[in-house]
Amino acid sequence: ARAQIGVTGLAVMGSNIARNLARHGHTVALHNRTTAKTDALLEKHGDEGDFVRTESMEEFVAALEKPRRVLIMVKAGDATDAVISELADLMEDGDVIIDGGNSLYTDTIRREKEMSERNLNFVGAGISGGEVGALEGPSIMPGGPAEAYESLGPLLESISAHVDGEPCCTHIGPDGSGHFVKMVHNGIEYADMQLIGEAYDLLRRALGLDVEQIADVFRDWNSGDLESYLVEITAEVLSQKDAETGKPLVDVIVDAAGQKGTGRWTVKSALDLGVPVTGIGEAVFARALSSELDQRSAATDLKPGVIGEQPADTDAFVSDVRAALYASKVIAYAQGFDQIRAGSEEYGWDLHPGAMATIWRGGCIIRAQFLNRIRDAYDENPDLKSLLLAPYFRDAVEEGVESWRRVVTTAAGLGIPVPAFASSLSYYDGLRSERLPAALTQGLRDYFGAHTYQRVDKEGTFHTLWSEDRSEVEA
Ligand code: NBP
Repeated sequence: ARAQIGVTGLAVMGSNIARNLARHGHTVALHNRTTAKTDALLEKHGDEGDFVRTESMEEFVAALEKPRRVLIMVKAGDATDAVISELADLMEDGDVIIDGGNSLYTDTIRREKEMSERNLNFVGAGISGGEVGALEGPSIMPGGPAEAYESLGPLLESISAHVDGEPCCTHIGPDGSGHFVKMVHNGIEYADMQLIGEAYDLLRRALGLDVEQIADVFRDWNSGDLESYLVEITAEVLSQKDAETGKPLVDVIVDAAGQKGTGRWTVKSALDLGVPVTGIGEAVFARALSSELDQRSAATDLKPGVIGEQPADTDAFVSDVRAALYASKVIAYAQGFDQIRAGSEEYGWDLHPGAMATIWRGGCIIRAQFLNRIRDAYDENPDLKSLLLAPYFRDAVEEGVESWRRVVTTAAGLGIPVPAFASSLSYYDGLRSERLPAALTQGLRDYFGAHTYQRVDKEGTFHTLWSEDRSEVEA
């Protein structure tokens, strides 16, 4: 037994993580259900480090130093359960099983409980960065027993991305917290991409810029507050020409956005927790709408009823769109961090939002300059009521709010859909409103269902006798 860690599941993610571990000087035992993948990896990259080839699960487990550490990188769901069960039967007290797949956090909570009952350490680790990140340094979000992290941490930190010398990996909290945080990360990624899409659409349809000009705008935006991986690669994708037709690639791609499900999970969880993640929700629904190709093609002749005109000053509108993008992005992150706080309270995880911002600065898909600001905000005030209320973000959004309104108004006038820009602005207006029509909602609920209400001027719970003399009684 000489391997410090084993990786089972050697599709694209597992192979690249295994190579990353080996490149960092760790001896890595390799296992895959079908040995062909193991051999393919060894043939192509076997010279990159110290690998131990194994075929059976028994051989794999026997190749590991104790306490054993196994990273599972198989398809989330039943496959992960099957592999965990097989491994657990072969492992001994104190060994560590790490699930690096995109597992649903409630599955991770269940698995951690099952494994701890068998004296095994179970670590549910969210890993972001796609295949390149897995190889060159991902952002890693491990949840599970703190004792397990003591020995595992240095190993994971060694292969994670680093920003300013700090690893993009930290112990998140107990059981499912790592996968929960990874899920919210993916939800924020959906919102970020939707906002970028809306900005692009406005520059194209409201201003009439061509795709190459829009690529230049994004290239220009990729500095300062908006500097981020997603804005950077937006310029790349928009600049790409289709070899066959010579058109911009974006014009030959079918406009139906796919989803693997983590955005939907985020919204479902937010509904259960009662957290308004409107930015993420709009992003998930916008992808769903885009995929309704039949319905869309049947509806293209609906009357547009346009009442606006193309903005007269191109530069001014581009700058407005930039401000709207930034403000909406602040909202999406504020909502995502609210969900992390709510999840932390619900499950008793004691999560530290500033730590999430720190490990998302590199390696992952939402990596951005912006996250330094979020980290600073939570450093300054760990109990922030909303990210939006941190002085830096408050100033930035207040400075851009008129631009934001102009953009949403223009889009509505011209009939260009901006669900995430518009709902983020509504969220902002809702949050800052002194009175909301929820008072009327309460009145209606009391009328038809005797659901009671509270009064602004005295303590207690009240009900109006709607079907009698309409006098008020204390409930
Ligand atoms: P896949 O999600 O495509 O899974 C393929 C792997 O699962 C293969 O090694 C396959 O073995 C194994 N497997 C399956 Br399928 N069923 C199995 C079973 N019943 N028993 C044992 N092994 C089984 O691979 P991936 O795209 O590399 O992703 C791995 C994990 O990482 C997933 O959970 C994914 O959600 C997550 N993730 C992916 C990305 C990404 O960018 N792709 C990013 C972040 C996280 P076989 O070779 O024998 O069929």
